[in-house]
Amino acid sequence: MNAIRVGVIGGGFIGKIHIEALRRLGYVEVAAIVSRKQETAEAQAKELSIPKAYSKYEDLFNDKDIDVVHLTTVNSLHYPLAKQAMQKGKHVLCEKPLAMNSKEAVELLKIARQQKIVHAICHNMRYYPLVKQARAMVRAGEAGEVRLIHGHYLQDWLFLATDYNWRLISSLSGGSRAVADIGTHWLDMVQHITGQKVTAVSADLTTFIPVRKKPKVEAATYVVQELKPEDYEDAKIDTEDHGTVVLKFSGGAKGVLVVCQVCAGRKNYIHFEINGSKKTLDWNGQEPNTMWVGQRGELNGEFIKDPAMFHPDAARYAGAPCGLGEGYLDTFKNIFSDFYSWIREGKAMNEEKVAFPTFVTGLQELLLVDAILESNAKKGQWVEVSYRDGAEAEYR
Ligand code: SOE
Repeated sequence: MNAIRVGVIGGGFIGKIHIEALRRLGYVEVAAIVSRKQETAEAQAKELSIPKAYSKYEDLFNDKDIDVVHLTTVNSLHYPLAKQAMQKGKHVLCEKPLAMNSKEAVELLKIARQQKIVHAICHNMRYYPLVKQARAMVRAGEAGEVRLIHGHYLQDWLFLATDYNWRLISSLSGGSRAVADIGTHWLDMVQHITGQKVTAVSADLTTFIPVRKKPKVEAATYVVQELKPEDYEDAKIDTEDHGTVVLKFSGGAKGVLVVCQVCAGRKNYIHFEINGSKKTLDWNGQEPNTMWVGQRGELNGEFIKDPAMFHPDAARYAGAPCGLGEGYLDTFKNIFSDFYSWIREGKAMNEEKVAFPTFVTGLQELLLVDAILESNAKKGQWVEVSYRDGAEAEYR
């Protein structure tokens, strides 16, 4: 059987992670890489042993050998590139967010359906083995009726006024930053676990550092540069560093999310606690191989990752036996495995049946972010999320 051939657009930190995870599948070939400059594309292709290097997107889309396109570019390119790739019949896996706004996402979903392509949004964080186990436990009723869903996602890579990156530029990144960039991982995770969609939000967003020192030289995400004062210029920031979002869920649960990118010492600290009428489940991404399970009248304990003790539909996401740690990089292998096994089996796209998050999830997420921005603009007034134009489905 021939390998499925993939072209990856964007060779930044996340593009390299995609390439590594793709190669772990075994039946997928990374056949081309695309970068803005031909020399960069060629250097990356050489370094990573990728046969083809392109700097023109059309060359990739016109390449008949390419079956699938991965989009790992700045957010503003997701919409035009996904559109062109799909029009040429390529399956698309897009980094989050799907687009810069819900209007673009509605159009992408329509094209994906017309073209009958297999489409995925890269919500990798839901693919930690214990997150899948939490989902299976909640779905089996083991936690009881879910009452409260709360937690945070905190980072410090934008803590200093001199920290600067394209994610701070709204024309490249979008109208929301902390909520859209990292809050959406948390929102995806808890909706995926509980099956409860967020229906209404009351949000308070803050830009703690409204003017930053922009280095005159471009910096990649997470790269710290040592520069002199004259190497910076002032830049006004129009997206939020922080969001506190109070949430109502479709199944009656209540919740709150705190998201912030300027919390000293917090690196990628994603944490949720789900309080049900029978059990509490408490997990964080910095210690992803244990989950605290609380109950009244019985011992509380750490659930150490052990696929032998998992529900079968969670066990398949554990790549190593009991206690052997799995992490962030493995979540990409897991989501790609779901996506590519569907393509490999040659099945027609079925949004209700695929195991991976699709453009429907991508659209639902953008509508939710819209509601959060609207609530903040209305000083925290409750806003109902309007799931329309293809986003009506249950959260999967
Ligand atoms: C930067 O905040 C970032 O790279 C996010 O864009 C990712 O989605 C998250 O996984 C890690 O942090």
